[in-house]
Amino acid sequence: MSHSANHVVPERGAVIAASRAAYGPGADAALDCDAVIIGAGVSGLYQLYRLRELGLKVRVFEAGSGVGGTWYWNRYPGARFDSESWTYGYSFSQELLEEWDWQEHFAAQPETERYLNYVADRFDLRRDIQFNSRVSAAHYREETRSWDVFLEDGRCCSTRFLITAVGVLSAATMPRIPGIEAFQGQSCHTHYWPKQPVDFTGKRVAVIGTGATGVQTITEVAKTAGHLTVFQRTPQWCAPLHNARITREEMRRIRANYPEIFARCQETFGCFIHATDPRGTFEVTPEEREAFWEKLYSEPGFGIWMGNFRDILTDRAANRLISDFLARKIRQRVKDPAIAEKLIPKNHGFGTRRVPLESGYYEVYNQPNVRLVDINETPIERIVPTGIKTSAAVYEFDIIIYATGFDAITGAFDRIDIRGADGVSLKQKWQNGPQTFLGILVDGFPNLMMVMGPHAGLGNFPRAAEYSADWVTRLVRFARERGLTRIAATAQGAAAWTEHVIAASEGLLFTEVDSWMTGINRNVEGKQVRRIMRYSGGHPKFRERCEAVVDGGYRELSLA
Ligand code: NA7
Repeated sequence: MSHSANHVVPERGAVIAASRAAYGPGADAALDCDAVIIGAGVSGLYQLYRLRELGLKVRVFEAGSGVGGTWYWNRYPGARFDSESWTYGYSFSQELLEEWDWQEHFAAQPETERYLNYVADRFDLRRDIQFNSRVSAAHYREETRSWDVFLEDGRCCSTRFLITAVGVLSAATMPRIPGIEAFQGQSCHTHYWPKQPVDFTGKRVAVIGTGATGVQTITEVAKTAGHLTVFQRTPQWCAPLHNARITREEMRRIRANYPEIFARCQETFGCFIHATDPRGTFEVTPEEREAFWEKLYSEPGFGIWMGNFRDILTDRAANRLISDFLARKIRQRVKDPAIAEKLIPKNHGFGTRRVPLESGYYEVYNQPNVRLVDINETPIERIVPTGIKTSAAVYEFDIIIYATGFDAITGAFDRIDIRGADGVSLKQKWQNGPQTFLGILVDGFPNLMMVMGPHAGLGNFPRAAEYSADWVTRLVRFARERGLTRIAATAQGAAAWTEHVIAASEGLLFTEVDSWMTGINRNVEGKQVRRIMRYSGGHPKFRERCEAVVDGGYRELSLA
């Protein structure tokens, strides 16, 4: 088990010549590739498929040894979808929809990884993917209107277009606790979980972190661990997942309904199957409200978050009521009232952070082999060779699991030395928050396109990623058909989109709360100030804006 990755920026010069020989000439004779895609996860695989259709010479660089991105790395115990599997799969291929049977309504990581491998094989994608290839730098060259892309191991190649498909939660972060390296047992960040299974039987296990990942991990590890200690800084408002297996008959019906399922996902705010209820919280009687919330609590998936009354995420009083409802559920499910109180969030309302979906999470704290340590009361002072020392005690462990999250959204970009025209670094440019055009282009960084970049809409990831990759594909086709070799956002375009993104988040309660969704990561320098990281106007509006740019002939862009 290991928990970190090093990022080395290689020397320029010599490696370029070497790589030219290695990759051979591209369609543009002077360049190795027409397009380089960073990442072979959900969006990178699809982007490759689409660009290949245009006849481009494409190369994907993937840091892992297999496809899947999020679903390749996050193999921690309990890792699974919170989106319905049948809304998460790709929608672009009728054959694929016919061939693939989902086993569970909310698939676990192994099933999703299998699915993405199936897709890679089905569409013969692997021949353009170079695994074990972490991109460390990418520099734009004005003379050739191209990018030099450098890998950590010293290889490099040149490309007209650079497309990032690096995910939004892929730069894992360890806590800044002294002594981590001194621990003598096994330890691992959930993101870097080993491929071989870890046996918890009889082991003393610690989990630090109670986000969506921690909640899944804790629930699973508690089943077999000799003893489990959870170190909690901020409790979450969790709601039941209600997963179930998919019968053959159900799968038949799902398959028959795919057109309606995908059409509905296109209409909803977050591309989930759950649509916001048009009623306001106070427009119904208290009895109706309670009955509605009971119904949502008993149903699978994100309905209680995404299909709730229209004002629970904007109206303080409405948000307080739904939070009270969830607090009552926690008190009912956790036997020890003192522990229940510790598990009830006090500093944020329901849904203002990403809601973890759970399968028996609260009942874990009724087990005799599980202990909850509130580190606000007794802070962790350091990791010691035998375990964890808080201000109150030393706890001994065989295994420490760090479920401490990610440098979200911009973190994966920050870890690559991306330099645009004039040598400006993207990290520097985004120091005070991302600035993009449609979450896809960045002014000053010609021919760079981001699939699911900052300031794009988040939500049911593949639904949004398919749209984003299609938009990129259309722009590349437009450029090639017209012999354009330089595509760039303008400063005015980026400023206007950035302003719109900020305006769209006004009045949303989540903006007042620290979380990865507001760009906070206390383990990363410079990420302590809340910023608007994603577009909160909803996907239908996002697509409307993007389509208007296409319909207008891309006149907001600078094309040459
Ligand atoms: P999250 O949601 O960012 O959760 C990280 C958790 O780790 C959270 O409970 C943090 O507490 C905790 N944390 C982080 N650093 C520390 C330190 N130094 N000490 C103690 N506790 C710490 O990441 P996840 O991986 O769970 O989920 C990310 C997304 O992946 C999720 O939303 C899904 O979309 C999939 P805090 O809340 O900051 O007090």
